[in-house]
Amino acid sequence: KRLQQYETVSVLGFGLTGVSCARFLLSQGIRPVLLDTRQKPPGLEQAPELVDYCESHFGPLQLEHLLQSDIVIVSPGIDCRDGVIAMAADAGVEMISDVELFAWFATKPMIGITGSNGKSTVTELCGHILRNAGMQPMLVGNIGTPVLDALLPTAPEHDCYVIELSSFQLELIENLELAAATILNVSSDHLDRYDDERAYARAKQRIYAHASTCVWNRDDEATRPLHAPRNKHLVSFGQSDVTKGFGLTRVGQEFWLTYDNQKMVACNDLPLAGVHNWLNIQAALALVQALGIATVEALSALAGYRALPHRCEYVGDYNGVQWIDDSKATNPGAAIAAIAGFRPATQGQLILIMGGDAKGADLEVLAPVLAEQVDVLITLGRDGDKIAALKAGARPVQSLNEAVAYAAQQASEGSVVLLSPACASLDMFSNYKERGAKFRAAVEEWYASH
Ligand code: UMA
Ligand code: ADP
Repeated sequence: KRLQQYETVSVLGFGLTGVSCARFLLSQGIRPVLLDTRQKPPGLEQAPELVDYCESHFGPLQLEHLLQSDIVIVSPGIDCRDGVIAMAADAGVEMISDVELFAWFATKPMIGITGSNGKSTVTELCGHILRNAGMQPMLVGNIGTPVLDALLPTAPEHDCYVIELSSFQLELIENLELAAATILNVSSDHLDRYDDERAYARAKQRIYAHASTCVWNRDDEATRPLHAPRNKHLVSFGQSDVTKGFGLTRVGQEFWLTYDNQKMVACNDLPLAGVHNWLNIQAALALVQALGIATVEALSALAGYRALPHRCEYVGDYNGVQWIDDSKATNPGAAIAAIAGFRPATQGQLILIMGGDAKGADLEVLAPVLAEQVDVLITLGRDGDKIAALKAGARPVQSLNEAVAYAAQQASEGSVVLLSPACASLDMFSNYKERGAKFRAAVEEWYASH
């Protein structure tokens, strides 16, 4: 195989991805060099046996270690613009992502999903539909299981892949042949890793390069395949111009999913609420079609689907106040979708808790939504003050407990309290899941003692 042409293979980053790469390389008879900028990377605890087998260098990166490599498998958390990494790349050291290495070996049909928001939801939706159709999909990539785990002998039995891809993973991909690929949407995110929004959107466009079917969002021009060769099959979804492809139409108070302007199913009968989720369902229907699943069959499979935790998840109703955990809203686009989803159904005040690490995002886009649709804004975290400055009367607080206490005091029957931070959680929590769990615990604690 192609891998054998390289004498020294290095794995840069020794977290989930690095451990998975090292295991895969060893299974191919290659002993990689393990590198990580941290003295004690997570892999040390996850897979100490790998460190016994392989040469490893942990701590500040040395250029010589990269230059000694013929190829480096770079983890997604690594910024390739950084000093010594950029120098090594300039010096001609080949750099690929784990997904590229996976593409060299994987033979089963694959669906690829990227976008600023909705990736995990669409990945899970596709998995659910495929399982109901009798297939055995393996859900891999940014969703949590590194792609190369699928090629280890320990992988569960499977006959196709649904791959969630971040822009970081797409940066270093050349040969990923997908039966169907989608960019769900492009909104401001990860600007701490890109020079500008165009560079971020360009990374996402790479998903279409070797896709047979490209599924794009008519409401978002940045998702349209830029250089689609004629042999590609294009399918679109969206709210606008419903005459072609998957669409959404309103009949009285009711929304319907459509295909080529023909009504298919009432959105009230779908397992997920909110326009953004109906678009996610359209994308999933288009993607699984490429693996031979007819839309009628896919639609009937949807009934048993359950929403993922921390994505507009219902926490509870206390004295007529509804509490919602949307901790996974880690950028402004996701938070705007959640606010738009809850505002129409909220009779009383919409109380919003926001803030954390904005990752360099343009927060100004939130200003009109906060002004027009949100009654009480509570902010916290590293960029909390920047968000508070966008709305008169906003309340900055120091902790999630304080945010919950203030929200509970402001709320009255009919209010909705929504945690939809528009920011990453890493400045205060270990991840969005912990932030969501602490939110739920704080709500329960408050009502237990008041
Ligand atoms: N890091 C260092 N030094 C290193 C290597 C990493 O400081 O040498 C830091 C990174 O800056 C980052 C953290 O360590 O803060 C983790 O980086 P990693 O590349 O080791 O990450 P993994 O543990 O391999 O997990 C990665 C994805 N993480 C990232 O892209 C940051 C996981 O997505 C993914 O599930 C996993 O691979 C399996 O494919 C998580 C994520 O946050 C959910 N993704 C971002 C997002 O969804 O917004 C892109
Ligand atoms: P990702 O994997 O891309 O982060 P998720 O499915 O986990 O996406 O959802 C993340 C957040 O984005 C959630 O808070 C959810 O409410 C919001 N969201 C989901 N789908 C969309 C969409 N199509 N457009 C905008 N926001 C969305």
